[in-house]
Formats: sequence, C-alpha cells, structure tokens
Amino acid sequence: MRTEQPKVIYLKDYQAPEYLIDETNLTFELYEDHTLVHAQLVMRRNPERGEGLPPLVLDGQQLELLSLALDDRALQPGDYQLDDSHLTLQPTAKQFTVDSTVRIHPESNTALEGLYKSGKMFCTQCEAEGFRKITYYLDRPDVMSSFTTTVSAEQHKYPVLLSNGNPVASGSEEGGRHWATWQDPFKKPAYLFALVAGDLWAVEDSFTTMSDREVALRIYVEPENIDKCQHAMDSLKKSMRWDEKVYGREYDLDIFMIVAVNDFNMGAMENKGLNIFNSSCVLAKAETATDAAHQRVEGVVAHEYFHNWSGNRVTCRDWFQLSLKEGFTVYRDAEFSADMNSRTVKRVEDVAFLRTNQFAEDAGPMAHPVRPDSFIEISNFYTLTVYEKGSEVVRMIHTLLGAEGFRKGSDLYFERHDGQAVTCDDFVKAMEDANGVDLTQFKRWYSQSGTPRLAVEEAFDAAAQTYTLTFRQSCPPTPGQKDKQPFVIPVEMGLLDKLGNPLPLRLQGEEHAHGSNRVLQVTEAEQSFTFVGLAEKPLPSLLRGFSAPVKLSFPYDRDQLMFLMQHDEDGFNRWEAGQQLSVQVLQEMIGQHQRGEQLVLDERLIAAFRTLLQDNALDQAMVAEMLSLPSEAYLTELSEEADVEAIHAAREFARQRIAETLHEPLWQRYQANREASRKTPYVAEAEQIARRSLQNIALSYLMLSGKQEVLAACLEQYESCDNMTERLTALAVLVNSQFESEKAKGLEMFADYFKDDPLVMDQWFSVQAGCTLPGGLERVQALMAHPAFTLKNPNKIRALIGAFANQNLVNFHRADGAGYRFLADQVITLNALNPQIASRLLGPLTRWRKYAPARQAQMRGELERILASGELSSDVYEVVSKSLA
Ligand code: B3K
Ligand code: ZN
Repeated sequence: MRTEQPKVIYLKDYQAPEYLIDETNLTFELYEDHTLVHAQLVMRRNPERGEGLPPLVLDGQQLELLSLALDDRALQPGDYQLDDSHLTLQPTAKQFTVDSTVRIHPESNTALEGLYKSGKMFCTQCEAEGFRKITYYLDRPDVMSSFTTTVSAEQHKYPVLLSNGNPVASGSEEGGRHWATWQDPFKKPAYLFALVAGDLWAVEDSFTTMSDREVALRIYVEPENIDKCQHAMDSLKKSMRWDEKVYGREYDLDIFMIVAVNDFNMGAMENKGLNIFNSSCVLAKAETATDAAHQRVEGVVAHEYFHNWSGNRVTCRDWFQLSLKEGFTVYRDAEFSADMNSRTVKRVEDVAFLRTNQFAEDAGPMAHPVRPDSFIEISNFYTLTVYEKGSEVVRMIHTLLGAEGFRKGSDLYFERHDGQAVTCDDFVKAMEDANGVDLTQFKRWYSQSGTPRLAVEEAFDAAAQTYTLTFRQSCPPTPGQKDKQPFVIPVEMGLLDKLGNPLPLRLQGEEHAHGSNRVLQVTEAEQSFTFVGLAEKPLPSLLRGFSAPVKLSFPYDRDQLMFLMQHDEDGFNRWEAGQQLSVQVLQEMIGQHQRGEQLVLDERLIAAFRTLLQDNALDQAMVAEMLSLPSEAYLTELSEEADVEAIHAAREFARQRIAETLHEPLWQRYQANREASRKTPYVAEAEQIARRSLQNIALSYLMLSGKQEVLAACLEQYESCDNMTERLTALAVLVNSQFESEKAKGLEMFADYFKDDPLVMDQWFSVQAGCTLPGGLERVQALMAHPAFTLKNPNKIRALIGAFANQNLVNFHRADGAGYRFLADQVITLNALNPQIASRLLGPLTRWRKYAPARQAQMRGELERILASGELSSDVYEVVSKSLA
C-alpha cells in the first residue's frame, strides 16, 4: 500500500546504475508458514559512473531483514538504513560482497507478485518489479547477473524443485527435506528470475536445434492436467523451428521448461529457461478447450519462447523501453501464428481487437506513447499500446524495409546487442544501419500518443488520364501532448478497374508501372500522389492488410464497398469493406433509434451476406468473419457520444433481420458443417477451425428465429459433440435465448460435469456474464456466490467480472448506475488483495468521457468513491487519479 505521495518516474531522469552485480547466489528455504532467502551478491562499482563510492541503495519491499554482512563483516542496525522500499549501506571498496538473509511470506501473498503460492505449489512472478519482494537487490533490468539458486523444501510435498538454467546438484537433508541447485550461465536481470516447487508431473520431449544440439523439453503441470499438454508441446516445437528458420535464432540452454499455475496475473512469463504460465495459456484438449483457446495456447507458447532472444538475450535498459521486447515479440508471435494458420484471418482478428481496444485506450485518459515518458506504477503500462500498437510499429518497419531488409536489421540487432540491456532507439538504429535508411521521422511512432486520422480524397482528370489521391493526416491531442508532428504512414494500396481487375500503378514521373500493389509513404501533413495512364476512374483499395494503425477515411458509398467486398485482391480489405458497409448501415440505424423512428436495415447488407453464404469457394473462416457484425464495443469506439441502448438495439435488430431473411442459406451451411463435425474427430487445425467457426456463427443467427427445429439442432450439438468449441457455442446461444427450461438444464449439466475443471468453469462463468438479456448484473452477483468462484483467482475475476464489464455493455451501463457501483465495489475489495488485477478492472470506468452527461456523472462518482475509499495501491491510485484529471 501507498504510504507516501506516489512518485512519478521520468524517462528523462534515467541514469546508469551506480553498482553492478556480477554474481547472484541464492538459497531458498521453503516452509509452510514462512520462507528464508539467503542472498550473496558479488558486486562492483559501475566504471561508467566514475571513481567515488556513493551509498549502495538496494530495492526491497515487505522483507524482514534477519542478517546483513559486507565482505563477511556482519553489519549492525547503525551500519545501514532501512525504509519501506530500500536498504542503504556504504561500500568501502570497488569490489565487494553483500550477504543478506530475509524472511518472507509467500503463503499469504495474494498480490501474486514476488514468491507466492498457487494452490499447493510455490512459484514466482518477478516482472516488472517483483524481485524486490524476494530479497534486497538492484531490481532494474540494466543490472544483469549470473544466478545460482538452491531451493530446499519438504520432499513429499514438493518433489519437484526448479529454477532458471541447468540443474547442477541435488540431495536430501534430514527431516524429510531435499534440495536442488540450478545454475543459469546467461547473465540476466532479476525480473527473469524464477523458482517453482511443487508436486508436479511433466510431459517430456526433445528438440534438435539447427546446430544439432539436443534440448530437453518439459511441461510441468498438476497431475490431473497431464493429458492437456500435448498441444502446448507441439506449439513449442513449432516455435523453436520457426525462430530458427525465420530469424536464425537458436535456443541456448540444455533444457526448456514450462510450468502451468492456476493463479497468475497475466498470460505467462518468459523467465530464462523456466517459463511460468497461467494454466489457461498451456492446457488444452478437445473436450475442455475451444478452438480459440487452442490458438491462444499456440500463440502464447510462441510468444514466451521468442522472448528468449527478444527480451532475454537482448533485454530492456529501463521499463520505458518495454515495447522493445513486447512490441517486437507480439509482432513475432503474430507472424508465427499467421504462418501456422490462416494469415488473413489472423490479421482480421488482430486488427479488430486493436481498433476496438487499443484505439479506445489511445483516446482515453491513460493514453501514452509506445515508449512512455513517465509512470507512477510500471504494472499499469503493460498495455495494449505497448504490446499491440508496439507490434504495429515493428510491422510498419517490416513493411518499409521489406522482408529481407528487416531480417538484415534483426540480425544486426541481435548480434550487436547480445547480452545487453538496450533501448527502442538501439533497435531502430540497427534497422537503419543494416539498410542504410534514416528512420528519424518514423520514430515519432514511439514518442507520440494518440491514433492518427488519415483522410483521403480522390480527383480524376479524364482528359489527362490521371488519378490523384490526397492524404491529410492529423492526430488528436492526448494527455500531455497537444500538438503532434506528422507520422510516417505506410499506405499499402491498389486500384481496381470497373470489372474489379487490378490496375498497373505508375506514379507521375515514373518510367513504368510498379506492379498493382504498392506502398505509398505519407510523411507530410498533406500529401498527394498522382497515378498516370488511367483511361477511366479507378476505385482505390487503401491501407491493405491494415498497413498502419490509423483511422483512415475515404468517402466510399455502399455500392463501392459491396464491389470491394467481392473483388479486392487483398483478403483483408475484402473483410474491411464488409466492416465499413456494416458500420455505415448500423450507424444509420442508430440514428433511426435515436430519432424514435422505425428501424430499417439496408437490404444491400443482406444481399452481400447472401452472396457470401452462397459462395462455396470462399475460405469458411473468412465467411464467418465477414458475417460477424462489428461489436458493440467497436461501435462505441467509433461514436462521438456512445448511445448504449441505441447501439444495442440497432445491432440486435440487424441480427434478427439477417437471421430471418437468410434462414435458408444459414441452415444449409449449418447442417452441412455440423454433419462434417459429426463425422470427423476433433483436431485443432485450420480447416476444421474454419468449418466450426462458420457452423457456430450460423447457429447463433439461426437461434434468433426461435424455431423448434433450431432448438433441436442446438441441443443435438450441445449433447453429442466431441469438443468444447461446439459445446460452448451451443450453450452460449441457449443462454441468450428464451428457451428458459433448456437453458437452465444446459447450464446445470455443464457445471455438474465440469465442476472440477477450473478452466472450463471459467468459460461457464463467462458465457453467463456475457448474456445481454435483462437482469445481467443480478445474474453476475448471484454467480459470485457460486462455490467455484473466488476473488483470489485472477482467471475467475476476468471470466465473470471482466467479461461482464467489458462485453456486456447494455447490462454494465444500465441506466441506474448499478453496474458502475458493482465494479467500483470489486475494485475497492481487490485493491487490498491484488492491486494489479484491481487496476486492470478499472478500464471500463475510465472511459466515462464517451457517454452522455448522466452516465458520465455516475461513472465519475464511482471513480471518486474509489479515490476516497482509503489507502490505495499505487496501481489503482494512478489509474483513478489520471482518469479524473
Ligand atoms: N513479460 C510478461 C509480462 C509480465 C507483466 C507483469 N506485470 C508477459 C509477456 O509479455 O510475455
Ligand atoms: Zn511478452
């Protein structure tokens, strides 16, 4: 908890550390009611910082210091200073050793940071600043040390003892205890430290690297989960091969371990050689995990593995550089997933997510650049901006340099900085040096926050046969940043003729055309590009593949969008045209609702959907994506002032109309695909996933008809399918239907069957939290009393409270403000238990500026109540105070 005014940390104040740690030797004695940590730090004065010997200030929080020695000389309380977060002592030589022993309490650590217990096992989470809750240390990423770690614990409760690196020794002690020593030869910052002790089983495999070294692979889980590891193991091996092939990166230790834990604040953590995972990102099998969960496991396993190079071998100098490792690694895992599955579908999913959620963050009170300038609590900066927008920034570098140039740049980056802690500037510099280019202006993507707008106009000159596109970029003000300089915006584009054929692209002044797809670089506030040799007016396809994270506008009419939906050679832009068409149609209906008019759906949308459903040659996953209307959250993001009820009413009306008018083709596609699912055992591979996604979206439309034959089909799917993807969709559509007795029975059967599987129960909670029928808040409140629910487990909080506040917008924003009051109550409770989770839950309340005055007042009122509720963690304090500012 915060005891003093929270301090703002600024990037501009960065200074290299006064001292360095060459060797860290740790011994952990784990007991049920406390843990002893002995640390020996072999240290020296940092030569970069000059001659004198300033005081040594070690970080440490919630530690009980039992003994301290400097070069074997025991220190007495008068020899050092202690406060809430530091231990200060005076070195007397350039090289010295600090020995300390502290007592800590993992058994009562509910914040899940530092050393804590998840169920019966001990585990750690040190990024960003958790190591200081384990021992006194220089807990900053630019202090890199080799680590030797000994863990001792009761043998029968904790037969498995793990840490980073390679196992070097082990033995038994008296009194039923045993110990193991691990040595990590690679220097690393403390945030990559990990320790695990528990009764775990392992799935084992091995991988032969490109230089023919054998690496042992192990996934450790609690015994009941041993049959859910194969998918993660397959994903790991694919990741290792992919990183060798695409980036030339080889794994470096003799062993790579993953441990699954149930209580975890994030998805997973890339600790050197010992990744610790939220069990939701490792465990998957047909009966318990959906296709989406399988894909998440594949993506997260890859992400953490890729960090071994982009994060561990080359790490961050300071936490302002977080996107150096996160943006780059998200980009790497997205490309991996694109290569393993459907590239276009992956891009569509990522872009929809970015535009709904990161754009909202960029437009809200917590908006910050990809490389923030300041923070109060670094945990609050593990954001969509640092991760997802950061990945888009790396993607743009790739687009600008091309695949080969980008690879030259990444090779140089890894070679130049291996073993170092570096900055985003160092990353860009390697890209520049390897390619002989200047990315100075491009770097504004790292320093300027907010989502740029890019308005495009066209002009056709029939006599001169020229076609001019004029781009105007601007960026709205964001906290602390009023005026922005122009960005470098790569716009991948093409031009289509009247039949939909791609046209050759020749810019004025060029000798010949350069293909039919090219990247324009918009670098000025206003800039025009003139294409020549065009006998008739073309139709532009702009920002293909979403080549920059901007809000592009071009005055397409609905017929042009329908044309692009069918003819654009870029699959992403075909989807995008459909989205824009849906958005236009829905926004028109939102207006109708606001004026109290009868809602009328533009039949062109139905015609476009009918064409999609009738085209058996199209990728079924893309058809499913294109049939999905933009979410209420996205429509909210697009609104100046979001009208919750109008958005919901318009979207639901459109769904109902689509379901009625397209009943026949939906029914046909549903039946054909369900038939195929019945015949083929479940495999989580692209073609089947595509088939199920179309089957499931068809079912969700069909259920809106309320027809008995559809209900029968839904129940058949629910009861007879062999996998969670079909079962959960059937349950979700039942839950959102009016078939009350079938709904109750379905929910009960599900909970009864899966009550001992926490990850499946999370899905059961989420399905109900997302139900938009009236009474949503009461349902969620009742579920909080369910025996499977606990506020101590972050997955449960996300599944129930998070899903309700983020996805069930009509119920969360109900007019009497009870949804806001409920969320604020949970934040206040969680502030004391788990500040990181409390702070994350606040998201929906921070966006109060999006709503009408009455709702604004209610939301602000709840934020103020949180602020006044007592001693706030720095996590919650920062978000609440910035949202109210
Ligand atoms: N690097 C971790 C993030 C941990 C954050 C803790 N507050 C997960 C990841 O991005 O791979
Ligand atoms: Zn990461």
